[in-house]
Amino acid sequence: MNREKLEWCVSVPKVELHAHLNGSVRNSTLFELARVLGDKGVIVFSEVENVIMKDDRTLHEVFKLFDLIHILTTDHSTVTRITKEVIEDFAAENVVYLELRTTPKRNDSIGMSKRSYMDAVMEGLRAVSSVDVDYCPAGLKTNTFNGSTRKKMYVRFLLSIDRRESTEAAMETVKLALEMRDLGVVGIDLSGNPIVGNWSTFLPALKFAKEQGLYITLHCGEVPNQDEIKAMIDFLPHRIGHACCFDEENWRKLKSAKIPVEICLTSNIRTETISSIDIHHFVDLYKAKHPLVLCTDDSGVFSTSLSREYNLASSSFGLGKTEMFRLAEIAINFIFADEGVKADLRATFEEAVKKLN
Ligand code: 6MZ
Repeated sequence: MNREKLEWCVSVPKVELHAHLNGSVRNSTLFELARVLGDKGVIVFSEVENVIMKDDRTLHEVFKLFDLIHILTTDHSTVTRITKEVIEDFAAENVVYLELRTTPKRNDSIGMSKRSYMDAVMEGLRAVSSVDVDYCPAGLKTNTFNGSTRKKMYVRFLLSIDRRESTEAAMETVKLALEMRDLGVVGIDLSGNPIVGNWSTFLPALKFAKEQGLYITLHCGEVPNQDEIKAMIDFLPHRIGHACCFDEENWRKLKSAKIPVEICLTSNIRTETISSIDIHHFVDLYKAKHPLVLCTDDSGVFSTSLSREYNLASSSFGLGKTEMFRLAEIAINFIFADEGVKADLRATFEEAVKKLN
């Protein structure tokens, strides 16, 4: 790995649009949580340690890991803790705008509702101390301290619908997103194991969300289900994630609809959704000037960071510094925030370009 290039990638301001909260938890935190639950006899620590440390996982195994992570993290105080840590980790990477997505969870046995889960997330955001966080669409709410000169970061939330959920549960998540608009929730994501659930189950909730003015991004084409991919593109979401297993016709449809694609290189390779980086569809989309943005997906689970993703794109596809900077900057066009935020971010990049190179 080229250290100098990686450091340069860290120093470039970046926009992260596809990051799952529970997939971005530090390994050290997972181990700490696993040890506590191991001592209580809830889990067997050594077994959990092996699962967390495993490097390559199929897509199917990744979802088994998420079930385990959720056992470790799903209580209010831990949700608050991981939210704070994940935001601070992205800030340390020079991410200036973060759209963090998470699946609101209900767990009656510990008195957790989808709303109380999200309140715990918001508490984590307000606890961030390494940067000033602007998280309110109207710009009214920040965790800024008077006279502070700290770095500033924008954070917005997407609420995820898990493909295991029913139409009613999906609708509940959309209603929660609408309720929390003033707190920085800007849209809805559809995610979870792509071989589970049917598009028709989620469509009513997604349609309602779109009608209400929420932004929509869909995990699309992680498996080669061409009928679903076609239906998803016809829905005209504001962005899609992955776009790995498209047939030619759907690929043409995607390109003509100009739907921005969130590209997660390491995730696609690790889960073997794409067999090798040299044949990744990034190249085709990039050459076609199709809107795209590099993202991490699950920086904890895949041991990556946004800087590493830029570095990987640079080394795999021969992109120079100018192209990399432009790739980072152009992502501003695809964020789910208003023109004021976009203008502010463009100014940040203009400042940065003077200092870099
Ligand atoms: C589809 C994924 C995913 O929501 O509990 N998730 N869904 N494809 C992927 N590619 C590898 N990576 C993560 O974060 C974890 C949840 O995000 C979704 C899964 O539903 C997973 O349970 P939250 O914070």
